[in-house]
Amino acid sequence: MAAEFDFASTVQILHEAIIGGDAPTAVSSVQDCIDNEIDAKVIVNDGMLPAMDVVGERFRRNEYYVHEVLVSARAMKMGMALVQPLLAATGAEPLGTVVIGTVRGDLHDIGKNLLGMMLEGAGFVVYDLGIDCDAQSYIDKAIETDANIIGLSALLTTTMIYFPTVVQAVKDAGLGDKVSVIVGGAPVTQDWANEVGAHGYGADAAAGVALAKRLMGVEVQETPEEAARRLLLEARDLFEVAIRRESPQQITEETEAARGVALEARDMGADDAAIQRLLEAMDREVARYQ
Ligand code: B1M
Repeated sequence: MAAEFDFASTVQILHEAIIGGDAPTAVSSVQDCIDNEIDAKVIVNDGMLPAMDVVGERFRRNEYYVHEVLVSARAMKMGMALVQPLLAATGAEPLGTVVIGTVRGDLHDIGKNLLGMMLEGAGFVVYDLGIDCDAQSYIDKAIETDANIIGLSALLTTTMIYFPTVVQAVKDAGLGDKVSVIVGGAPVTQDWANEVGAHGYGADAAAGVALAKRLMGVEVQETPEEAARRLLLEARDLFEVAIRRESPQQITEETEAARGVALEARDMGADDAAIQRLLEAMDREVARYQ
């Protein structure tokens, strides 16, 4: 007789498999979840994304090297390939056309791929240019496909500075009134999106989809879970901006403000482990200046 399916322990196995770069186990755990009719978004949000957060944290602390990050990324991608058809399944009329790509100099594509799958799942036609995309390639594809939206992804502080080049190229190509530019990626914040003149910022792929829908005139209602996740991401953004400040006083004050938002997110039911990791990172940052 087959063993009874236990969602919590399967997600835990999936989480550890991605962190450990064990692709076969990651794939079989995702398949187990799918076979037991777990929603694709739950598999991604509960099992896979938090695992990549842990990988990133280990990388930042030099506990992981590029090779380990790559094998984790491969396990994540192989798992994502299984959920892709479920995320992309839709029978609806296309809502609009989106051209997405990771900007010039940047090779990270996991978050951008997830955004593409979720946009397709929401009913958009998506053209994915891949990684290391220069401004002209977005423009050429947008003209060719009569796109409504261009989506820029960047994972490095050294590549997100390419956003304004694309925004300017859109204007220079005469597409300013027709095509909206949206941006996202781990180091990107709402402030940066405003500064570069983008039409919007998605803190995660779900927020990117909601934004794309709003830009196409579709009304989007936020669920309590989405509100909790939005606050968590807002707290991360505020903390990300705080640690880039030069004055210790400003760093401490802005970190405390970010902590307030993180606690609000916890009260609303945001992911406990993610909140805990964020609060611990804040404690470490504040302790440096005491
Ligand atoms: Co890189 N890397 N990496 N890396 N890597 C980061 C980004 C880093 C934060 C790690 C760290 O130090 N903690 C750091 C950047 C520091 C900085 O600039 N602030 C870093 C570095 C330094 C580097 C190298 C320079 C390392 C080196 O070689 N010394 C190098 C650069 C290569 C290059 O691009 N030129 C490098 C290389 C790599 C690998 C190739 C090994 C691998 C990428 C494999 C791949 O993508 N195929 C890799 C990985 C995997 C990471 C981490 C660990 C994970 C990224 C990831 O996939 N996250 C990352 C640490 C981290 O972010 N925690 C790190 C999961 C993914 C689902 O999240 O992409 O953020 P993310 O996408 C999210 C949102 O941001 C949002 O939706 C997604 C979730 O819902 N989103 C959008 C993304 N794009 C969006 C667009 C939108 C809307 C939402 O609208 C258009």
